[in-house]
Amino acid sequence: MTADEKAFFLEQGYLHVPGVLSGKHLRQVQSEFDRVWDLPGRSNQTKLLQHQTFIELIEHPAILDRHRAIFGDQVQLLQYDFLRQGPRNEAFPTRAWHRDFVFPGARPLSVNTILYLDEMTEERGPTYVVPGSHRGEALPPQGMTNEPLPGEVAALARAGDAVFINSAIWHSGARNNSDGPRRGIYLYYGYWWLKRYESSVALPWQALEGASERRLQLLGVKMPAGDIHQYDPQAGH
Ligand SMILES: O=C(O)CCC(=O)C(=O)O
Repeated sequence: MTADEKAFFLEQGYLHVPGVLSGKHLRQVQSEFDRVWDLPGRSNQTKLLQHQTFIELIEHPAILDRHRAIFGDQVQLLQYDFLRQGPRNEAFPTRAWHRDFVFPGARPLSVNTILYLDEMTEERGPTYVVPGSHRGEALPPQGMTNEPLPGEVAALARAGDAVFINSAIWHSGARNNSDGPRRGIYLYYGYWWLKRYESSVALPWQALEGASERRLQLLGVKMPAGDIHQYDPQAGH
């Protein structure tokens, strides 16, 4: 993460990074998405962590290095998800504003990565954010959760781009009015001392077999070197 990217992210609460996936790698992730989407499974996180393409994605440098720039060695994968809206999804509202996480203080505690597998045109329903809304503890205004908000920004991303959002920012998906699918992968990271989502569900053996020390740390199986008492808040920042 460059200094400019980091300054923008901390100030605005989000960061759009083009070309996180491209070429053959992007095509492979798109086709694995379609294959795994149709498989049965206990949860999306469990499904993703059973397949090599998605296991490797949690350590993809263009994603993980940016989280390490925020959380240093204390980074952990808190949740892993994928979502698909079919074409002309009239059931989805115009907006669905929410914050994923609210906690006092300015330091980001968790950051989601939305990795797009389709071009996010206005028609396909891009992610919307309200820049700066990650500060404070206010929720999006009641009664407007399904409407466009003043100051909102659309993340018009290409397939393979990622948008990193401070999980406290007001954000919204949008309705897919296009003829194609709207596919996204959600890699949600934060400090290791936050409990992982679905932590009561056993991790799939495929994610653990032959796993590096770093992957085991990301999955919450091993602690990072040192412990929280030795945490240098400047390290990795
Ligand atoms: O799919 C999107 O554009 C946003 C998804 C979302 O709201 C979330 O990850 O909390």
